[in-house]
Amino acid sequence: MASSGTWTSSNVTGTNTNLTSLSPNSTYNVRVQTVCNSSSSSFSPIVNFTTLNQSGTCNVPGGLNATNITSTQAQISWSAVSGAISYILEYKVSASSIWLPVNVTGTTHTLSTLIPNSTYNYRVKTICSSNSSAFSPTSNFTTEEEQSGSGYCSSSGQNASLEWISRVAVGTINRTSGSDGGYFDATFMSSGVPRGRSQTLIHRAGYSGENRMLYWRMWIDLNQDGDFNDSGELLVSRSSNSSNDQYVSYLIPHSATLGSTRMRIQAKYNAYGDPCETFANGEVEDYTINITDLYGLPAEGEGQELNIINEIKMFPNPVGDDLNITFQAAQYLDLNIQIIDMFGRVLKEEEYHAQEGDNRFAIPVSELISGPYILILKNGNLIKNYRFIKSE
Ligand SMILES: [Ca+2]
Ligand SMILES: [Ca+2]
Repeated sequence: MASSGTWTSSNVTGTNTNLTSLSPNSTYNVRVQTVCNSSSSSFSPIVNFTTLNQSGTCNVPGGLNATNITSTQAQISWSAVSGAISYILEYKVSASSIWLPVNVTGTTHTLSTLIPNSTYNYRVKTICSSNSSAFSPTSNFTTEEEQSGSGYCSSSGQNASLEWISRVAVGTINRTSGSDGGYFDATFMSSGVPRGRSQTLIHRAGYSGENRMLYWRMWIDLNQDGDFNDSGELLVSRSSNSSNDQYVSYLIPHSATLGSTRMRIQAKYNAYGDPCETFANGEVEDYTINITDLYGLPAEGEGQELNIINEIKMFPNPVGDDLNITFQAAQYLDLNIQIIDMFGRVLKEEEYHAQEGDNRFAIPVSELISGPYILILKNGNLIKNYRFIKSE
């Protein structure tokens, strides 16, 4: 040690050696002498080195700051630490538990390919020559909303491996899928949907493990202004932990703007989400809806009457489990019986062989969700149709 008057000597056979058990934060002098068989050289000139601060004091970085934040980037900086060789910057989406490390030699780093409109956590620790500091306290920043593209905000699940959207059916759209990694842009799929008539959304969840509770929401940009924030644009909001098809009624109001617009289906684990939210677990899928005034169904009593059946009674109405139908037939005939929803989608179809005289049969409807339906009795092009309500 430079402050000591005593040299410590060490016999070395090679040309290097490790000095151990040194005192921290101390300056040492070093000199080397060659030892031969019969004599020794004089000592070399003295060189100095200084040990680092007390073992374990590789200081935690301070002054963390996030600047130049865009929808996908943020510049992170912090104050330099004495003795630092490099730093480990870690960051993650706040909803995630997995930190992503970056080794940084300076005191600033720009994170890129971030998710828009998301809150991130970050922290930094110092790497010194022989040890490293603890991580700094966690700081946060939030990326901006996405600026480009469709104009619609983004929404996605960070993890869609446990639960995801496995089916969406609206009008003529019927997409089955596995996990799409948290978001799928299905806006290339489009269906006309009439306003002013009750419609059915079919949604289904996929699960890799237990059936956890998903909070489903459906938005349609009814006024086509590029967002889902206007009154009435949240059309479905319901929770389910079923992996079966779920039938949900919704209604496009007469005030909706006619034409193509965006529909967003969101299935978020554990809580309802916002239309622009990035969340931990679940999935989001976007579709195109063409809002129309076309009904596509014969009004009640229209069309060619099926006059060989009479005195038709349908009960109870509203119906719970079984819809009973009685009628009188003038002759034997085959009837095709359908139950359709208000979009015209056939949900049940049966063949019934009517006898001459009194006929009675029942159609189980317990699996239908509550709402209005149409019973259709057909024989060739002859048709009778009746409305009924499925109760809770
Ligand atoms: Ca999917
Ligand atoms: Ca809107």
